[in-house]
Amino acid sequence: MTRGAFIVIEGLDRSGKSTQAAALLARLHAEGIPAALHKFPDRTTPIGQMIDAYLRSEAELDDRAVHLLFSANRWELAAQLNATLAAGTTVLCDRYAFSGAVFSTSKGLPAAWCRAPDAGLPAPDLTLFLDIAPEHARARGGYGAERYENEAMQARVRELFARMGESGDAGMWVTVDAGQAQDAVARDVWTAFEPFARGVEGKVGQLWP
Ligand code: 2DT
Ligand code: MG
Repeated sequence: MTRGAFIVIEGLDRSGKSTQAAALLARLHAEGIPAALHKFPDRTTPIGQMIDAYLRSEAELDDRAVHLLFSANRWELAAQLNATLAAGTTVLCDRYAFSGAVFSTSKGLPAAWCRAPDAGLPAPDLTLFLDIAPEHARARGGYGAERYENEAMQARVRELFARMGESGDAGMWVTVDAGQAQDAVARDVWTAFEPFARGVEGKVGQLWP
């Protein structure tokens, strides 16, 4: 049975993730491929609202507590995600467990501890890492005012994302040069996605491989 492909888009703030995710979704729809876009954190759920307050510095939370909320925010949507994939719809995710592991590890939490709560979640078939130098990202109009949106943290996160991709624990991981013009990034994203355009055979995998 053919199911939808599960595609994750990761990267630094201002790397163009949301723009590229929207462009890919539009292209999929134009090609008649059923597809849905999801964003983590999903700030609309009760758990997501706690995360949102934390990110906007309206609430203080222990580093481990907020890490577990980010993971819980994925778990609360995991069954729906699996059902969507099983129904033959391709799912694009703007951020996922890799952001979860990398951002918290960059705060000094042990890497193995950071990965544990996401173990068993649906594993993506492909992760597109939109790679951009933090200074280039900043030049795109500045970071916002949220927690983590500063160059020192972004530089650590970039390094940890790169290591995540090399570790093999992230499954199929394609690094896209997100410093290029928008059209060129979209072209590279499509090239990486194309093998999944007709769906995927077999079960959805589980984190961590
Ligand atoms: P956005 O700017 O994309 O809304 O992300 N983050 C995200 C974590 O620390 N852990 C996670 O599990 C996820 C999904 C990255 C808001 C910030 O939240 C961070 C940036
Ligand atoms: Mg942000």
